Amino acid sequence: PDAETGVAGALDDLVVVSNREPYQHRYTEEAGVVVDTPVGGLTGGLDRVMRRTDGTWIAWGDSDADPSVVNAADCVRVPPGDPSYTLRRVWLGEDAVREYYYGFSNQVLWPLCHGLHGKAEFDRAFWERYRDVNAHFAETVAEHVEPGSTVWFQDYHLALAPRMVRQSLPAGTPLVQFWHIPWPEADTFRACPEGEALLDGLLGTDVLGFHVPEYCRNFLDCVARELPGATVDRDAGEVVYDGHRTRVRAFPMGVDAERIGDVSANTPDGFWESFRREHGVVGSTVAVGVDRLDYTKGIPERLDALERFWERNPEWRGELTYVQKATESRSAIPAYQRLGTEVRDGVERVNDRFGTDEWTPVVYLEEHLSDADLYGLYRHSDLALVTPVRDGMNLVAKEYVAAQPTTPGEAGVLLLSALAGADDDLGDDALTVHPSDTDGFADAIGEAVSMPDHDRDRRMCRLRSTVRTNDLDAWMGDVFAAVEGVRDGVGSVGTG
Ligand code: ADQ
Repeated sequence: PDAETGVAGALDDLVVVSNREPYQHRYTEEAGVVVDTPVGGLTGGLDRVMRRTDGTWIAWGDSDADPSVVNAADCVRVPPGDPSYTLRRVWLGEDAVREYYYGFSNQVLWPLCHGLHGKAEFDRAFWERYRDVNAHFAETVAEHVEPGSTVWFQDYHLALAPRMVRQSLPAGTPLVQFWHIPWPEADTFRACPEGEALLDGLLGTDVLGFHVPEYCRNFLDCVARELPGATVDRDAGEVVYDGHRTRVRAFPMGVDAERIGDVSANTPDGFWESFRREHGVVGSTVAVGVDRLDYTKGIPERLDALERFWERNPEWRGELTYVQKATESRSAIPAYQRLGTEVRDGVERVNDRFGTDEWTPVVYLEEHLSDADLYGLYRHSDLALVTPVRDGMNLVAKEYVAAQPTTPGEAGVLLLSALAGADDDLGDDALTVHPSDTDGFADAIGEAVSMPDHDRDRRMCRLRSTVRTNDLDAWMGDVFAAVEGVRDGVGSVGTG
């Protein structure tokens, strides 16, 4: 068995399929070919698993350089310097990126699944391209699968590919899909004209994973309502459709808590003082938020709550500083451009209203932070505001917990939205926030900044234990155990 996940077999010949690639080769005039690793929990976590295999990772080759200059080979061995698995790139033209990635994936499925179907831009061309790109991925997967392989699709970019590839795989090849974002309620899902085809595509899998049971229930409701001919067994969490059985399971994703704890505990002396000096962070208490600039993350709502808090608690002006780390994301999409403007204007508004020569209430950072700096920032922040308006899981909440000091009297406080998947795991010991309830949110900030040490310690101790137990390896282990469970009777009705 694999030492970390405790699972035998499934790791031997793993084919992972995702939109995002784990390594990006870029060409620069000064340095020649350089390799970047994109920000995100998915690629970093799966890369660690792939390093233990001799598998294949299939992903969109998203390079901003001329492929004839960069490494244009379809297949490259990675990680650079210590190659252990194959990265197979799927090349997409500009139109495909616009319509499949920015279009159907991020302007239809993303808002729809987050319950914001009013923001969805339904467009026939987006859908057609999404179907074509999924077919392209499916053909590429078929080239790389051998008897004994396990195929693991990631996320909402690839809902149709499982069905498309199913016929061309050797019998007995387990097909798994993990959906990293929420699955909406049936009433919301109905807004999507292509709903039936999406369900049909996903039911090509043997195991379909979501972060929390609520999304599994929503998915089963949608199938029962929208897909004629499907039989749904809610108690067993199974669908039989077109002679094939799909298990629908919750696998709450975790973080590499041990590594985050180690890195944060080894934050160099003087890091915090110089970070504060460099960014002008003053006062006795620091709150932190770390997000992609995405309208699901609730950043404007958070600024409103902080403004209300300082308005009502003038004694905290000059004492509580909020550090917002933001990363630009999907900025080719108008809704994201508008959000960027709204957030920057909000920061300016609050800083103009309360700021002084000595104190900037909201320190807004868009520049890149290394892992060590990010974990150091988490460690030293007295509270974290993780308050999305909707989020599949939210790994920042878990990273914050993993980075907290264990010394009595030094634990931070987690404020967590009731609308994040992470609330299932962490809600009991975090302070729960409803992000649009500005008064309640401001009260929760007040409660956090004045929470007695013993209460902080007690809550953080329990949170730490949850985050350490349900870490990234535990998540992978659960997924692969489910794969092992279906390997012999792969999905055919009557053998599951
Ligand atoms: P995301 O929406 O990207 O992921 P999240 O889980 O919060 O959301 O973050 C992913 C990672 O990116 C974290 O490791 C975080 O540290 C990093 N990150 C985010 N902003 C950053 C910043 N400004 N600077 C540096 N690093 C930053 C999707 C779903 C989530 C789900 C994950 C994993 O939307 O709900 O938790 O996938 O399944």
